[in-house]
Amino acid sequence: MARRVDAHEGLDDVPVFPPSTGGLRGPEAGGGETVYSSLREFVTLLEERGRLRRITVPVSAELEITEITDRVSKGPQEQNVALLFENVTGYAMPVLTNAFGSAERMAWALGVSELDELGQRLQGLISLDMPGSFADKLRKAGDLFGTFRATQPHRVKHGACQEVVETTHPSLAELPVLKCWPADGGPYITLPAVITRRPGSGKRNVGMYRLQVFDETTLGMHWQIHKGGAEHQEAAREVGLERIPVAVAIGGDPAITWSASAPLPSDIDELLLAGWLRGRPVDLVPCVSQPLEVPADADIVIEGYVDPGERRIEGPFGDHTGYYSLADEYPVMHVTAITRRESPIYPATLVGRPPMEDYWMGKVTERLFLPLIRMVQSEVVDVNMPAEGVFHNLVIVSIKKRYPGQARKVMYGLWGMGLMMLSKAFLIVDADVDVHDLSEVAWRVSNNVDWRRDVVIVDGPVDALDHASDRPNYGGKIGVDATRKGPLDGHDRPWPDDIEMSAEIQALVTGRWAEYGF
Ligand SMILES: Cc1cc2nc3c(=O)[nH]c(=O)nc-3n(C[C@H](O)[C@H](O)[C@H](O)COP(=O)(O)O)c2cc1C
Ligand SMILES: [Mn+2]
Repeated sequence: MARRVDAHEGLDDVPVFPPSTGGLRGPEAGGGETVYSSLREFVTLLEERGRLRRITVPVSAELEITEITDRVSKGPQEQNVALLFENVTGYAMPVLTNAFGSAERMAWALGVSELDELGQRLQGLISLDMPGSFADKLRKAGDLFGTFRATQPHRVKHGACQEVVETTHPSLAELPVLKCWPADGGPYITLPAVITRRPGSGKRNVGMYRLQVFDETTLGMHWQIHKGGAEHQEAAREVGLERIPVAVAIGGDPAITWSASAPLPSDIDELLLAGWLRGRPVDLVPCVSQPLEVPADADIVIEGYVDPGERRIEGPFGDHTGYYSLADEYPVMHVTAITRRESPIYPATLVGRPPMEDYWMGKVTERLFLPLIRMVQSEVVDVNMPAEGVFHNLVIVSIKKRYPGQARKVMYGLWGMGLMMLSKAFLIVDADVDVHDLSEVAWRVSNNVDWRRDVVIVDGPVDALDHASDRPNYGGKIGVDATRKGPLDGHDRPWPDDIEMSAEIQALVTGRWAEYGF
């Protein structure tokens, strides 16, 4: 079974999620011990638990907040807290950073006490065998029904996100958008939920794509070619639409914010996932200037459209790879309205050399998607995408091997599964290897691999952020079969055992430890 993620923080000490504001309970809820009705509520919880610091002195939105956040997020554990900058020079709104920057805070944001709970609950939900009595089966069917109901977004008439509405002169200048790194092309909105609908079917997509502020009403739309928003834009171009409506929700329930970063198959609405995580549907209100709906509890909503024929240079941007992503042509969003709460909080994330906050956002994806990977590739035991690998650069997978070529089958299968297609390196190890222990992985791989026999090199799509490939979005990838080899693999030499002391001697030495003078 999957092992626990090393949380680096005393997750065991974390109390079970307390104050409940309603919502479904029980196995049908994903996280769902509570539902935040605002980002402010999450901030309050972080503060009550001693994991938020308010900074009251004036600070600049240009670079200063980055440097503070970077130090805090890489600093000692007790210093790694969420930061609420209450006095950002030139702006009325407070800025929240590093709110998801640890396993603990990321789990709290999704209403669980540790990240592995989410995968376990999903595993429970999708387990196809339904043992037990007829009554058990009925209950399970009821759970599924409850889940279905909880996941469907729900239209409401009024939303806090429209307490203040500006349609005549909307201006991005009122938002404390951060300039993150010195060579950045400008200020960037970094934690948005970008909402579009596929022209024709109307299916919704919610993606987290950074937005460069060009001027008061124009944004760079950094949806990369592989992503849902770009797919919708392409569909609009195909049918000759001149504008594709876009809404950008900032803040609100952190479960919704996180869901925007989840790599769901295209045409599956990320708000369904958010509803499941919350155990309660996401409330939506109609936009004021576009034919879209937005989460009612968002702090700020930017409405507008993208013209599928228009492109403009976006970037550079100090990115989560730890390098600047280079300037390139991207679509442009024109703002038609800005709505907001009366007293919004502006949340932002800073990315840069890992580990930073986005590592923890990615960890949730890794934990949550493991049961889904296992549905299709049942030999997979566990997966680790280490911080240094920045999601797609290095993926370690442990498998239970039964037949020749199985490690290769797993790589090829994963290279064809959603955004796993972007993986640059797979290390496949045996089931008994702890994929989260990088020292063990390095030891096993370097011992067990014959570099001529056990390596496959293929070409395929790579991340838009990859700067090593000869051309954008396409490059070479490696898969390494680091499992132990035997007759199955046509390996006729004996394979050595691991070295382990006998249990008797271990017990003897433990018993006599003090006697040795230690
Ligand atoms: C903090 C953060 C920033 C991100 N910025 C971008 C971005 O600018 N462009 C992009 O295409 N993906 C970005 N991503 C990754 C996407 O959010 C992710 O691939 C997600 O699956 C996109 O949604 P989609 O699958 O519906 O397209 C970012 C992720 C995080 C956590
Ligand atoms: Mn999507």
